[in-house]
Amino acid sequence: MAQKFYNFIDGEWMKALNGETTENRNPAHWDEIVGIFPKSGKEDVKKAVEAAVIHREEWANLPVPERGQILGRSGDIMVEKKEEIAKLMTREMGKILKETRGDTQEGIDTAYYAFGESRRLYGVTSPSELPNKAIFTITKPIGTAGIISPWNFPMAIPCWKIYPALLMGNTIVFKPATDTPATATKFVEILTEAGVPKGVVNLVHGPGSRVGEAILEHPDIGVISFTGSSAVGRRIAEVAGKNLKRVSLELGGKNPQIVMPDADIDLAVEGVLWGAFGTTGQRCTATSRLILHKDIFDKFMDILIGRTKGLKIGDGLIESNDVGPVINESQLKKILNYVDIGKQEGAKLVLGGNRLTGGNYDEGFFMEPTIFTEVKAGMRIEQEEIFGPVLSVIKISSFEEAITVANDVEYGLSSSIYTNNVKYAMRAIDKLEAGITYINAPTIGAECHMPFGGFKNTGNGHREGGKWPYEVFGEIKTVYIDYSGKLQKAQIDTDITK
Ligand code: UN1
Repeated sequence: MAQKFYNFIDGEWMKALNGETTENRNPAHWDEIVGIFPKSGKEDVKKAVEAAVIHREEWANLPVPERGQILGRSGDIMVEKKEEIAKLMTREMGKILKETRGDTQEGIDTAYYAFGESRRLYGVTSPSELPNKAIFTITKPIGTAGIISPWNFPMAIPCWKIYPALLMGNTIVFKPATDTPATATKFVEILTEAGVPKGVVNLVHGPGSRVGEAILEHPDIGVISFTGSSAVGRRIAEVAGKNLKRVSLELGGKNPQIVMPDADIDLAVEGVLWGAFGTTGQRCTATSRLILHKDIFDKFMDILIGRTKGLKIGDGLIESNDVGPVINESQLKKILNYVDIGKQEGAKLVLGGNRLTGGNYDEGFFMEPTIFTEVKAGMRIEQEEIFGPVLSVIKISSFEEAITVANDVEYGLSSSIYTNNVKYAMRAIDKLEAGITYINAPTIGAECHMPFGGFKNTGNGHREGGKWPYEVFGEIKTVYIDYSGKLQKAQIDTDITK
């Protein structure tokens, strides 16, 4: 019998009010049911928001360092359970254990960052323009935050959002991706075990069309943080805009790795292998474009194709595998469709392109690491986010051309250049239109204490990571204390032009 999981509302584990359920299956062995989860609707969100509203004051009244202690403790529990979480995550979404351990570690790092930040939520003080008057700022919670998270980083991304939201004193309604409800459940259990009071974090499982929409429309949710596709991001921004809700969006990427002729070629090959095929290419930071200088093109491609052929594809629970399955059948179809598009556009398929079949492969959704050369700037496989193990290689003849090609997409999340020429490196830092630029390192591997987010259509200008999301989840109040004992008029009493 598959294990049953529940929503968590006002401290109670409960079924969806409509009684509906969905199965969460292992993408490496589709017959294996990881768990049965509620397929909730609008009514469950309503209940969750009610709880979140009732418990706002109690949570907001706790001193920030006390909230920090609880969050730090949840990091300790995650350390103890790291292996258990990693295995569960691999079973529910496929990426290899090394990576699910990393994902969990990113959650732990974020918990400890929040703990530290609880003693560092500084405001601003400033001299007043008037005598006998003090000025400073404090930050208050917004109220209740709606958290909508993706399946590719089932622990790290909810942590990026929920820890800052909680530390700032908000209560939460959390809708994890329907492909990764188990890791999300584990996270909520850990927060509860660490001492987050009932009703402060409410978990509602279910599809975006019901649960996500209900969060979006609910008047008592003041801020929404979302990571996922640009199409959904646009919809969230539209509805949030209409209702004047704050929204932080982390959307797509089409991340380039440039390799110049002076680069350390072996290092650059390692970089693109990890960036393009790690997590089966299912990262918003994945390297989906290799922008390769013509002078090293043939040599580089020989080594890259040889190394890619050596990658072991299979169940992520087997430590010797390098690449796991893709998340589900519809995603696999979407990736294969992009392979067809690439062929039709005239790109040359030099490796892969197919679903892997035979033996254990038939049990899941495995895809060959795929490389296209003769990709021209402007082709769809060069412009659109594929979210799979497909690398488009674009041959360029100069540094200037590399930068033009790199920037000529709607997204701007991550970017990378391999070069030993400091002028190229510095100019790339200056010119690449991306929220993250790596020098001699792949496009993946952001650290939790640095800003994470992108230029252009990758988002709406916010950043996750480090101190930046704390601004997203807080309302600033400016306080003026006049101890002069008389009415003082700003701008008028202080008019220095008179
Ligand atoms: C994502 O792909 O959505 O920088 C997040 C990285 C990871 C986070 C990726 N630390 O690749």
